[in-house]
Amino acid sequence: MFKSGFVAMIGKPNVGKSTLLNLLIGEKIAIVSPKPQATRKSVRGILNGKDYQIIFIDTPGVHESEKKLNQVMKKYIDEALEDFDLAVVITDNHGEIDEVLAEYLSKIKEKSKKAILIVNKTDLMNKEQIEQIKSEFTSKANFEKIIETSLIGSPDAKEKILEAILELLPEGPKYYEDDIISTETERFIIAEIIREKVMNNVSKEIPYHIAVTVEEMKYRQEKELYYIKANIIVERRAHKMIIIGEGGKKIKEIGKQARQEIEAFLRTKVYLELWVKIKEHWTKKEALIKEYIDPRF
Ligand SMILES: Nc1nc2c(ncn2[C@@H]2O[C@H](COP(=O)(O)OP(=O)(O)OP(=O)(O)O)[C@@H](O)[C@H]2O)c(=O)[nH]1
Ligand SMILES: [Mg+2]
Repeated sequence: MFKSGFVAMIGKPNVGKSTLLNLLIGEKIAIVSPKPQATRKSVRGILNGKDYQIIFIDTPGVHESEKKLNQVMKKYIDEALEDFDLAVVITDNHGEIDEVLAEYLSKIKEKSKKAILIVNKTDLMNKEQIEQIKSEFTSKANFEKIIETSLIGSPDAKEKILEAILELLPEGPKYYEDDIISTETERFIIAEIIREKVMNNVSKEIPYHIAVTVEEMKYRQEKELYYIKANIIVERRAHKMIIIGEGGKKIKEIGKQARQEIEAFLRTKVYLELWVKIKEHWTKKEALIKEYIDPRF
């Protein structure tokens, strides 16, 4: 019997959804950050086995907020929960269920879909906390399976989670060719790598006000490298100055980290040119959100 299906990964910001996606796929396709709200749009990863194909949908973690960007991020979760076969709900040591998550848990229930609960970051918790979180979740939803683990600390995390998913996955067809691990474009993943490096190199607030666009991407045969030109979009001059840093030090470091990771991703040498552009209040303007995040929304 061939099993397949779409697995929606749901959870509050920063719980480890993208960490789990990368772990399951075995390649980094989604960005990961110690700062919450790293993921802005859904990222799909495809895992092929001898008798299965799983399409994972990593979704953004959202807070309750009226901000426009947050509303767009919510649309991705709605979309993921529109049509799916199995839900993987993830929590970390901050286990309270807020209004937004409660809404998604009831949606899973409404659709009568099966769900797995992953209590992640057990390395940061004692037994009592783990039990407390489990009872919080089981009081609000039905879970076929509950897995306590540390995605970055337990060597058997991947195997345990995959086994649970496969057991609950329905019989189904192969949706994608075997050699595809993600439906995201190279340009998107490259822009995300750059955004991750900015996010992890600047302080608190700025990451939520930036976007990255890849303007040019050309293979230069004579130099045997990819020339990539990207813009880091910020809302204010002050943010631009911080990202550039004293004497350009910060942007140089961001560029170096991003280039190394893009080289590993493309498996070729890369020349990366970064520009910081100011677009005032872009996170509040629908047309600009469409341009930088997704034209569909
Ligand atoms: N201590 C600890 N940290 C972890 C564990 N798993 C993931 N993390 C860290 O938690 C942070 C958030 O991980 P992400 O995978 O980006 O979380 P996310 O749920 O995708 O977050 P959003 O995209 O913001 O919704 C990162 O710094 C991870 O390295 C774990 O088992 N233990
Ligand atoms: Mg994420």
